[in-house]
Order: sequence, then C-alpha cells, then structure tokens
Amino acid sequence: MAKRKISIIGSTGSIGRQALEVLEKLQDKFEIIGLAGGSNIELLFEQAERFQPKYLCIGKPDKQTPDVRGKFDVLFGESGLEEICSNKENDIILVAVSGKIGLKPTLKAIENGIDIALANKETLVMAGDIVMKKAKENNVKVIPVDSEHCAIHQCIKDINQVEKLIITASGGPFLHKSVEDIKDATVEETLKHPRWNMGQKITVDSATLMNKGLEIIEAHHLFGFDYDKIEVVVHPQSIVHSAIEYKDGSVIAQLGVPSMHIPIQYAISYPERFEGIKSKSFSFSEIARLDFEKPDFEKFPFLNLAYNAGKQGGSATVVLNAANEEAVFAFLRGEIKLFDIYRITKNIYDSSEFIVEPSIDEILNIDEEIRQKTQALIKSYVTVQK
Ligand code: MN3
Repeated sequence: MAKRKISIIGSTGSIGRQALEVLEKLQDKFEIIGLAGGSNIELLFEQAERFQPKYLCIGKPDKQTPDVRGKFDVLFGESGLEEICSNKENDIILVAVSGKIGLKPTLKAIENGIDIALANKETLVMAGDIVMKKAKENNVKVIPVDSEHCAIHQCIKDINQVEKLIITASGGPFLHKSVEDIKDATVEETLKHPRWNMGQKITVDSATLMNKGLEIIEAHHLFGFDYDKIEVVVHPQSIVHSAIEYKDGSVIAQLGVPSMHIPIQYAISYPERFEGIKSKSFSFSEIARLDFEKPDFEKFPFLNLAYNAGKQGGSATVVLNAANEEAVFAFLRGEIKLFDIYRITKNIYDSSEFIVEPSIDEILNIDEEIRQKTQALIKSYVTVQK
C-alpha cells in the first residue's frame, strides 16, 4: 500500500511532538512531506534531521538560525505555512499550531482538497461556518484531534440518527475547590492539571472550563448540532472521552486511557486503525469506577458564556476567544487573578457588537481589535490592583 503523505504544522508543540512519536511507530504507513515549527528552532531542526521532510518551515528565524538550505526546502513564517498547506503532494495535514495562525493555512489545505486532522480549536471557534462550508464544497474531511470530538467521531455511524452529543470534562484542578480557593489560585496551582499534560494556555482554559466552552463551539461546527443538543458532563477520570445519544435512547461512548497519542493517530489514520503506539490493553477492572456529575455553572461561568456566544454566532465567538486568550496570557504573566480572566472576558464580550456573517478578513480584524481592547482593560485592572 502506498504511504500516506502528511505534513505537520506546529510540529514542536505538545500535539506536534506526540504526533511525531506516533509517526515514528508508523514509518511504513506514512511519509512526512513537511514540518513547520514556531520559535523552538533547535527542536525543529532535530525533528527535521530525524524525519527528513521535504519541506521545512521556520516560524521565526533569527541570526542564530543555522543555514539548512540545501538540506531541506526551507520556507518561512505564515507564507511558508500556507505554501506547505497548498502542496497537493499531501494527503493530509495535521494542523497542530496554536491560535489564529492555524486559520489561513487550514483554508488553503481545504481549497486544495487536502484532508485535515484538526488539533487547532481557534480555526473552528473563529471561523467554523466558513471552514466547514468550504470543506463540504471541496469534499475534504476534517477529522478532529481534540479527544472529545475524536471520541464523538468514532461513535457516529449515521449522524442523522443521533439525538445529542455528550461531551465529557475532567473538571480541571479546581473541580471540588470552593469559589474562594479558585479566586486566589496561583499560576502554579492552575497549571497542575490532574489528567492531561498540555500546553499552558489550554491548561488554564481547562481550569476555568473555558476549554470546554470552546469545545462546545467546536462540536457545533464539526457535527452540525444545535447548542441545546450538546451537553457537558463532568467525568473526573477522563476515561470516557465523550458519547452520543441516538434517537432511540441508546448511548454510545468511546473509552480509553487519557493519552493524546490515540486521538492523534486515529485522526491521521482514519478510516484505518493501526496498532501504532498502543502500549497495553484497556482494563475495566483496573479502572474500577467511573464518576459523572453535572458541571457547576456558577463556579465555572465560562460555560454559559460560551453557550451564549455560540448561539449568538457570527463574530461573537471570535470576541469570546480573543478576549479570553489575552486575559489568560495576562494571568500567566502574573498580572491578574484567575477569576479576572472571566471578568475581563465578560466585560469585553458585553461591550462588543457582533456581526452575523463575518468574512475571514473581518474575523482577523475583529480578533485584533478585541485583543487591543482587552489589553487596555487588563492595564486598568493592573493599575487598580497596585
Ligand atoms: Mn479536549
């Protein structure tokens, strides 16, 4: 069988690194066409030496960047990402960059008929309507890497018979802490996620449950379900990765140990399955118990805000995403408290006007405007606190 040709944009991030661990095991199944990394150039070169891609895209070259032209076809920055994603040699692109930088390259790949394994939430949160419409027009598969959506993707046989989607949430490090504890949470406490080892931004989002909020929006676009047909249930063990309920009341769930290797491998291999990196067989008796509970919407107000923004549609989710991200960065810099992330995001959200069907350029402009507006608000918070 011919090898499947793949490029990874964002190969030095958490998902990208784990994807290469998967691909190391599947060298007889895949050929790597392109790798693209951001600021971790040392790691990117290490990966390039090991996996020998045809194309190498360097996000932010500096004076220290060694000259590897001649060894690889070297591309740079955002235009380099778009070039890799326009290259029809690829059968599939793993979009593992974080943030809005994933949007345009993903669209390029879709326009060129290349399937997408999508690990970048912002692409759908910011422009889900446009992206999914284009994917349909170009007959392109968008396979989710996010573990919950990957689980739902695995459960669905006939989407027309599905009544609702049930997304599980681990609840993060503050699940059973009081509101008072959460208010004074340090960056360190917030970054201690009980189940998943991920990048910093998503780990903070998991602590506030904003990550789940973004995932509701992601699910709406990926599977075309109304928001009132998307339910969140807290499941601290993170063994049930999500579930669907069919019209007849039958529920199908996908289970597995919490490891991103599985959804990454599924997304790049679909519709096939390979043994790959699987280390041991799943054991119900070892797990012994699975707990479920309702999410606490008062303690985690981001959930409702995300449902509201999703139902509002258009640019509302762009505003939500940009304001939250800027506030999370300020929290990580120690400028604001954990609860301020919500306060600031809500303030920006409530004071913004939305447009119904924004174009990609409008989306990117709104994103930029909201970031500036949020940074200004953060400055005023910091001044007050001093
Ligand atoms: Mn997830």
